[in-house]
Amino acid sequence: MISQKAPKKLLFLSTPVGALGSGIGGGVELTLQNAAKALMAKGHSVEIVAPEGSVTSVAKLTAIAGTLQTSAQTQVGADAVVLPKDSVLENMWSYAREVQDQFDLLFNFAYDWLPLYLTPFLNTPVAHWISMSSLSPVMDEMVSKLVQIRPQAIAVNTRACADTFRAGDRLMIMGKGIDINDYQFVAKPSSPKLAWVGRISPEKGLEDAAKTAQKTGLPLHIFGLIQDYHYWSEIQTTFADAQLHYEGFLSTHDLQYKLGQCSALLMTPRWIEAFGNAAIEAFACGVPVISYRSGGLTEIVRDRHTGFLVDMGNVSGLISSVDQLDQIDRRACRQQVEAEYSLEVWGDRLEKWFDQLIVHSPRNKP
Ligand code: HBI
Repeated sequence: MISQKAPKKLLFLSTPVGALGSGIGGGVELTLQNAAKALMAKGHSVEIVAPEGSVTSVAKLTAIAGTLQTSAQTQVGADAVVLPKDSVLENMWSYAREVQDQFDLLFNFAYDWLPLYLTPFLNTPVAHWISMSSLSPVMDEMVSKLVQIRPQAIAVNTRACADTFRAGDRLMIMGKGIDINDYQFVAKPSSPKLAWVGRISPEKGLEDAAKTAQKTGLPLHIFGLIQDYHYWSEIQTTFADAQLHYEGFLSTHDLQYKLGQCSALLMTPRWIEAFGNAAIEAFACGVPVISYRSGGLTEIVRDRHTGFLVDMGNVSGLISSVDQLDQIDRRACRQQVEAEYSLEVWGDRLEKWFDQLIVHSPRNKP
């Protein structure tokens, strides 16, 4: 029987769509690294399994070869699972099966069918972090099936994200945390400019931010991986008269330095945003968020207090919010992260969740 307070040995399995540190995994890369920092700060040990080419500075990493997984965004509405030959996802979980007895719990970050299906076959309990809203019936179905067999096994960031799944009321709402020490508060930016952070891909709605920049005449600084080059070049052509500055996919240190200099972060998702890491990163720098009322963002942005919430697709709402930014106290943005999104608070929640899974796992049954 594992005592509740003993330090746990945790194995994290990263997303199979890209190497950790490449940016292809989007927000889930930051989530994984922050979860590792939060739990190690509480005395637990963490090892990470990720596709070859992955880099991390937070914990020991085992790199696994194999064919990267097709991104779930390209499988919207799918009723079948794609597993390529020599799948890195399959190879990561073969490794997990081999080493599972050295760990108290496996923590899965892949938004994929296979790890969910394998859970009841493994001796070691598995915790799943579902990082996006429901995208396909085949995934939604497996989420429902697993929570029937292993209640509490699946967590999401926000209630809004949980509600997109049929089994939404059985998912754990875990919130998120960032290491606030990684972010410098900027009380007053040197000059007015807007920011946009995210994978440059159609579901993220960058064109609406570009239009806002064009209409307000403010520069828009764009941070993130260009995932869809055709989409990006179309935006540059359509908004040739807007001041668009592409800053690349930056480390947290460099991102927060440039983000802090901005007057506001625009969040323009065209899908139900699961969480929106960028929103709490902006708040940590004192940057208000002007966001569509989408998914998790409606639970993060305090309308007219730490930013503005605008109906989905309402670009004129984004533009009028830019004109009201002087109503927002930038310190209130920082204080919201300190109170609700610190690694300490998040680490406590994760630890309690894992304790429940470990105590109820078949291997530890008396
Ligand atoms: N698609 N199949 C698959 N698996 C993932 O883990 C995955 C994905 N698409 C996007 C993604 N992960 C991350 O960018 C989000 O979880 C943030």
